[in-house]
Amino acid sequence: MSNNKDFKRTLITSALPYANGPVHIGHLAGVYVPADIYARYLRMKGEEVLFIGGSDEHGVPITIKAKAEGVTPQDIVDRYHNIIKDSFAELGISFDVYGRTTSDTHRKTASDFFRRLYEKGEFIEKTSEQLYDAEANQFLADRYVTGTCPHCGNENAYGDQCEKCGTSLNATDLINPRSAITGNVPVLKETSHWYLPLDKWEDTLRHWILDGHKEWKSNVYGQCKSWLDMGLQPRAVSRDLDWGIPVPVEGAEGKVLYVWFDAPIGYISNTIDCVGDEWEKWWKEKDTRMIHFIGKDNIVFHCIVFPAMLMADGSYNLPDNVPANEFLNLEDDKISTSRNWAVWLHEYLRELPNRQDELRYVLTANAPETKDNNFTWRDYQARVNSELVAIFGNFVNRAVVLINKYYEGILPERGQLLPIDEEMIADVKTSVKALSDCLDNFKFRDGLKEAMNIARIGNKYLADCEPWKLIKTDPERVKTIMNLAAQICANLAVVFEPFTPFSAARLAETLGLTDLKWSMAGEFDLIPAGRKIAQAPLLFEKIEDSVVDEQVNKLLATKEANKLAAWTPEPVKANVEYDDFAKMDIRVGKVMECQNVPKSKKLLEFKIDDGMGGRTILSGIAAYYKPEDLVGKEVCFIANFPPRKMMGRESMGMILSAVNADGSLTVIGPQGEVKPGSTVG
Ligand code: B3M
Ligand code: ZN
Repeated sequence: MSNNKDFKRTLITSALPYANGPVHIGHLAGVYVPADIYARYLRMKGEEVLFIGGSDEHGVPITIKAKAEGVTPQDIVDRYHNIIKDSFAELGISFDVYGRTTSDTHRKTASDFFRRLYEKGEFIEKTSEQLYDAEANQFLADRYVTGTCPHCGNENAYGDQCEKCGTSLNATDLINPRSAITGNVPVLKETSHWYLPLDKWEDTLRHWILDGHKEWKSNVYGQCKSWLDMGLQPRAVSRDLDWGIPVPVEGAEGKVLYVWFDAPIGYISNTIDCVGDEWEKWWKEKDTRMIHFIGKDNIVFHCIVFPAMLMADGSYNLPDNVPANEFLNLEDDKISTSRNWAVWLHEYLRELPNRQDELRYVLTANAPETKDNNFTWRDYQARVNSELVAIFGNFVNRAVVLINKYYEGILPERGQLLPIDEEMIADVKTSVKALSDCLDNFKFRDGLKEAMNIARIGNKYLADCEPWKLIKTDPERVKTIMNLAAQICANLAVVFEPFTPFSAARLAETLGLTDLKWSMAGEFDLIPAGRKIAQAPLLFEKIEDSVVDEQVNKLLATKEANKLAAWTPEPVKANVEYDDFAKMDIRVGKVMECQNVPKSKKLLEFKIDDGMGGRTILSGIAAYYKPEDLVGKEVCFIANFPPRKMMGRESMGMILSAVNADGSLTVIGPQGEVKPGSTVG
């Protein structure tokens, strides 16, 4: 809930995604879908809204990706900015502007912002020692240093974080640090930077958040409190890097603004790009409130650092609320760009065409609002089929089909209402009220349940009234029932607009509704009697098993590929004496016959020509070979294993195979012609 009660307009921002990769369902569920629901809801309420989005195109990961691909950072951000922008538009995220932090407007806005604070004396300048790559002639951002994690011994930890144990690090903590550019051992070198003294703002921040915003979500309030209780330190706002906005101060060559300094200013520059000279109204007038939609990893920047920057300037509003979400997992595993463990929006849109609302629905129903949550393809299918199709779609279909059947689509007048009608109307109004409360308080998940409840009420109403029976005995009564059922459909078109805008629009068109307003929700005169209603729209289509199987298989393939990529050879065993080795009698044999062992999934039975009259060997490789493919092949086997009984058969030795990265086995044998029975050693 807002605590600026007298606001006239709302500026909604959503975190600017880094343009170093596409957007995935975790971003959507955490930030963009809730922000869009909120923006659509306020617009329907007739409020003045500006919904700001854009790409964050600076920062070290972008330069690393560019280097790895042998292209420029600009190439990288051009590529991903466009993918991200187009996929958001296709999902119906209704930004008023989607900008980028490499724009001229942004460069100027961020530069001016820095210079203003600089001239007011709001920064302190400090010299410190940073890791430096003497060969590459550049300071190394934390991400550009790798080394051994002092906590878990992972030899490939990054300077800012060990991805194995999750500990956040300083590059100078690493054991055996190496430069990611040249592989050299970095040296320490002095460099000077500008710092924003957060400690100076600590008391003001504490009062503003801890006393003034007790209504914030507990995860957000709690994180702010723990930061404030630890005490704030000055934060560097510049970096030694060649990608970013140059520090606009003389003598600052080779230094750029820290990405987290310029990115939130992107909200301001994108506002300027959207409304021009009117931008100050959105940022400085007291009757404007600002809401930041973000994920939990961005809380400190939006609740502490950016507000401190705004306070240091002195002319800006502070955010009114920051409804940050927790994280979404995918099939019980953390979403990860580097492991390609994600459902990418642009791929979803391509592989499941015309199913934008389904994704919006499932991500809202599963939104990680109060705790981390999980997306699974089975749950996606179940929610689409048994909620969207079976409840919402089914009700609309039944109502519209009957109106077409009984009245050729012309909506009949209704007569005297019975108690069952009054009850239904009261139930719908109760749900609408609860839904509005939820949306006002950023509880989109619960809000969606209330919206769906209206469809449930509709289904129950039809089931209780049974118009298909009454049509023969009391056709007058049926007119009232069908009129009311149509009004429920109209309510659904209204309340689902923020959640599933594409289907809501199709439904509105069917019913001849234009200009949906939130005030229409709970009303029962939305469609006048006599209006011709169109044929039933197909709102949602069932998801077949095969569609979901394909997605699940795609993830399984990713898991396999990750396993292979992570494979390393087993460590070498302790040394053995030659005599111990020589005790083993390894020989070459030729497969004469090979067959499956009945009732065993694992075993193959071999007849081996061992040059000494032949022998039987059982081997557990049935999962990896067809028996006929092995006949005629030469293999190596251990000839002096004691006989062993398996599945009622006696095995005289062991066939050697190599263990592959995925655990499968490959039989090994000689490279050239070797007589059966030859020894190996
Ligand atoms: N690009 C981090 C992120 O995508 C960052 C957000 C900036 S919001 C001003 O998580
Ligand atoms: Zn570690």
